[in-house]
Amino acid sequence: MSEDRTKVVLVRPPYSYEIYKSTYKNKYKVGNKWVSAPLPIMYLASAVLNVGADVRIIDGEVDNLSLEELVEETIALKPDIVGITGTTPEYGAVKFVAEGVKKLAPNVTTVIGGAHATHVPWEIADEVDGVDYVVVFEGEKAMAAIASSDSEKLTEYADNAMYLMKQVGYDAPEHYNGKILFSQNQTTEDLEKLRPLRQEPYIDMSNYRFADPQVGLVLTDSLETARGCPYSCTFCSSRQSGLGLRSVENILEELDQISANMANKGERGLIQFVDDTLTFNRKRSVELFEKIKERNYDAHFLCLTRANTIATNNGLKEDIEFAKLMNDVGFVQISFGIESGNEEINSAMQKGVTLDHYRRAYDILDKVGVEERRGSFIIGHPNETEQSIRDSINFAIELNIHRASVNIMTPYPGTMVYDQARQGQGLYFENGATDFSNFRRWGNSVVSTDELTPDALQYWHKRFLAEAYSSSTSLKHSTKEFISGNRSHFFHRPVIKGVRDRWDLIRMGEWRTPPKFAKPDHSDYNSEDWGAAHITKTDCLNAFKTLYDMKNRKFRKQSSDSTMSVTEQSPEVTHLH
Ligand code: B12
Ligand code: SF4
Repeated sequence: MSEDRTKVVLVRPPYSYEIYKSTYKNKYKVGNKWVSAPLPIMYLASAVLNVGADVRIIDGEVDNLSLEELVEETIALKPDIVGITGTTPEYGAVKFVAEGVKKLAPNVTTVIGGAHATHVPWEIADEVDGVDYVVVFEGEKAMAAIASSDSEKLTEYADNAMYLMKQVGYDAPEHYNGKILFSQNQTTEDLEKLRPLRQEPYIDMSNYRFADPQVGLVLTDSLETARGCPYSCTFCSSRQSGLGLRSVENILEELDQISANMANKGERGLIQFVDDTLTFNRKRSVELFEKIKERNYDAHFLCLTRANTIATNNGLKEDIEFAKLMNDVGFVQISFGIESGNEEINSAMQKGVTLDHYRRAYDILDKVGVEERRGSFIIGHPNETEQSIRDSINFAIELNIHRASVNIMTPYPGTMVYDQARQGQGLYFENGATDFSNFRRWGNSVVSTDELTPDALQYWHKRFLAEAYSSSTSLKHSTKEFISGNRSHFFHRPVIKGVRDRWDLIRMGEWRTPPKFAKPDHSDYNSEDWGAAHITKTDCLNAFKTLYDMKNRKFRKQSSDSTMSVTEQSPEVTHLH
């Protein structure tokens, strides 16, 4: 790294080994496992370079590093500033790295950001020894201000955070003054100017690989065409986070760059759109996909979206044409968050997508040749029962899902279910919930419902996966993809496990007659025990919306309040639908 410029190292902790305690570390060599590009820190790296600082990305996940190795490698680069990203279950790892760096190099400025920091910044500021900054929401502007020691901006962003905390009734926000930063989120204009850094020596992209269902392990890269989500699903922490949209031309420029990088390496790649709902606006999507088709990139694509944007009310013919366009473009996986196959639970989660939308959407995809049926489910919704889980399993089977992702309800701070669990409204926190590293969605359960204990939820999790992956549909799909050349162990592993687990359940006599679990006892459940002393993101979001216009990504003018910095910006945010 350059000796005379400020040196910033941006770090992603390893998660598959450190958090999921999997055997990946020894089993899968670097470049031989599924790892997506670390987009958040790639964006931050660009922002840092733009203000004249030098930067490096160290990705503990792709490099198979232990946390100790990650700290050592970071320190070896002699940084002035270290920024660490992480989701909620990664919090322990993030804390370890921040404290490890500070211990070995006390003069290094440590910064923590990402989904978890956004929701509980005060906890991080209190708990992580020596942390200098905790950044909430989008981080480009704050990271640029830190890297360029821009004291004016740093004061402005700290004031913003203080204002927010006062609004939610935080009793001693002064305690955090200067430590928690909230800059305004990226506008369309910002997003169009800034591109994630995917260039050596700052980052080596050659080991990011993902299984293309039809081909196996290939190079991968990610991009987002929009930021944020305007919907309000109760279980999701992206809810109501506005929407910053990029123009089609601007997205194509980035796709050209990604595709050229892949071509330089002589490989066909898999490009992932990480937008929360890629196809929310039909007109914009058609325009984008037609242009991608014209460009004829040597790549396949995958995305997440909502089924009601594929099966709309526009008429079957139009929906089929749209899905055909996606197939022609090269989408090999279009994934839906189905969440539940039970009508009441589906409507309580406020997603606004009906079971019929999923049926129609998969049929449409099937008709046009997007073969892989991938959908994710949650078990352990508020008021979940054995019967409602059975409805979900049956729905997965009815939909002929090839690849089911099944998660145990994990109420992340900032979601409505977090508050429901805290208050015991059909959902309850259990002991594991005192440690965020347990917020993993599988392998344990941090909640119970009126009917289901954590043990029962774990049983049904295993059972759901066993039923889904040992189904004839899933077996046929896996075999077909294996024959067509996809030999990725990562890809086929859930099927092997599903079959094995099914056999175990049969052997134990539980396949026909599932075990009976005792009902949970919530008689002494006390909401005070579960975060009542903290301010939750839900409270925070409500207050936040009074001062920040999420859709237009700028502060509302509140002239009477002198503590708030108001910067006028005029983003071009296209209206939804
Ligand atoms: C793609 C994706 C994945 C991919 C790839 C993840 C990756 N790390 O690259 C996979 C499938 C592997 C994945 C896994 C998981 N994911 Co995920 N994922 C996403 C998704 C859809 C996009 C992420 C992304 O690239 N966004 C684009 C970037 C630019 O935005 P960003 O991440 O918000 O980053 C900005 C800010 O957060 C901030 N920031 C981030 N890091 C830092 C660091 C510093 C120092 C600073 C200053 C700022 C900063 O600045 C960034 C730029 O503005 C998001 C939802 C979403 N739309 O963001 C969920 C999301 C991040 N995932 C989530 C979760 C829960 C997980 C898992 C824990 C699930 C699980 N049990 O396996 C794992 C964790 C593993 C991991 N390390 O990521 C949650 C996090 C919620 C929470 N409270 O933590 C999200 C928000 C989805 C949701 N709505 O619930 N995920
Ligand atoms: S689940 Fe999807 S649609 Fe719902 S709020 Fe989250 S990102 Fe948006």
